[in-house]
Amino acid sequence: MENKTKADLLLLHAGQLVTVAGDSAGPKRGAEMAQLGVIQDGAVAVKEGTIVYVGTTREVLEQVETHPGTRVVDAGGKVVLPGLVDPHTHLVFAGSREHELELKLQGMGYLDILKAGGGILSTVRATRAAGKAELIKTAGKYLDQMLSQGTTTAEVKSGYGLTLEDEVKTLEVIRELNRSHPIDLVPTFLGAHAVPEEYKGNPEGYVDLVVEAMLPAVVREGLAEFCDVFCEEGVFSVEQSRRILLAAKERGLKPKIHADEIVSLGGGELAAEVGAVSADHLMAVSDQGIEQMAQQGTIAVLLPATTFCLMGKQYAPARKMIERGVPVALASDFNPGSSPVNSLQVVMGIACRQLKMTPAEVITAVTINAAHAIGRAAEVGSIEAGKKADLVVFDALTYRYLPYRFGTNLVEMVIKNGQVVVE
Ligand code: IZC
Ligand code: ZN
Repeated sequence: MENKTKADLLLLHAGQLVTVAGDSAGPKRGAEMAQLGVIQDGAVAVKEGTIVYVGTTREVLEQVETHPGTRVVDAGGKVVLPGLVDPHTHLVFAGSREHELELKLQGMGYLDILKAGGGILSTVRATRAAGKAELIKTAGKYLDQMLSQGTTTAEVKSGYGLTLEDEVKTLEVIRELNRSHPIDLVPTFLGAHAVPEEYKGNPEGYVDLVVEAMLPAVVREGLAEFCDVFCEEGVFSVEQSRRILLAAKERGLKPKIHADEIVSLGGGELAAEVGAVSADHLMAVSDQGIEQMAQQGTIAVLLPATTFCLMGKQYAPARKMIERGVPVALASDFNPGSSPVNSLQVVMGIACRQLKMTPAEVITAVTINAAHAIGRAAEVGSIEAGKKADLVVFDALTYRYLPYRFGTNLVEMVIKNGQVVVE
């Protein structure tokens, strides 16, 4: 008799098993973004951390055997999604910036606060002063919060060090957390996050430092996969951003860009030009930028919790981007200034209401498209045989309930690499 696969874990009776399966060679675009591949009374079989079978509960029970140690999880008719993927965070920082909320209420803008030496620069002072152990402890706490809210993979940027030593320290913290915490982390070097105080009046000198000293060291130590730049008025110009991203690409890092967040500078166009994997923010992106991103397949990573926290009037034109064929992903942008939000459930709720994305599009944007935005679509982002067994059970009967009722953590169980890590 043929030997059937013996599963280590069976998840049965998902009222809606939202697989988000499809052709994962590329991110979902246009109408594909609303195709979720929902299986009624769905089930998943897992062996050694990997998904081995997906189907209805009946099919899975027919195809797979158990052993005495098999854990059987009954999802009780609830919604199951792939582990959520957060493709844009600034997780590693010391201190916090709650005082900026009051400054914003008094009418001070994000860039005005930065110009006055606050904002990112105040977090840089605190992060430089912090040791690795402190940063690991604080970021670990934030990661626990994210995991309990369904995030199982996250991108993390450096960018609050802004010296060679402190950027390396931050990336080493990310590496250490990737080893010790269940959430998988994807490291991005963001040395060009702000011009530090000691380079005030000499931004070109700082760009030289990033290109000539930091990039080579980061690549030599294998500390990052992506390189990002905060391309913004009064921060880094399009020319400076281009120089940094091309130098990074030459050294084997994949480009990303903070583009057209506050002022329309041509960041979307630059992303397409340099072959960036994603352009992020895009509240002020031009039509030309959208066209070029669609042509190049640049993923738009939208951060509506940031627009909300900045009390912005202009949200990114998500509908236009989806209609023009730009693949859209969503992220928290978790950071101490413009988005102290690390729940993708909250991001999903805001995205439906302010970006006018549908619940189905929003789910695609925090799973498979988010995985593509950080080069992890072969491993995570959908529930398919061969991928990591990262699964989230929500206290909901339909996937539409998730963005509808946001603000309460609806996660009931999180499975990471086939292990129940939250219940
Ligand atoms: O600390 O303000 N936008 N970088 C670019 C941020 C926001 C993070 C911060
Ligand atoms: Zn950011």
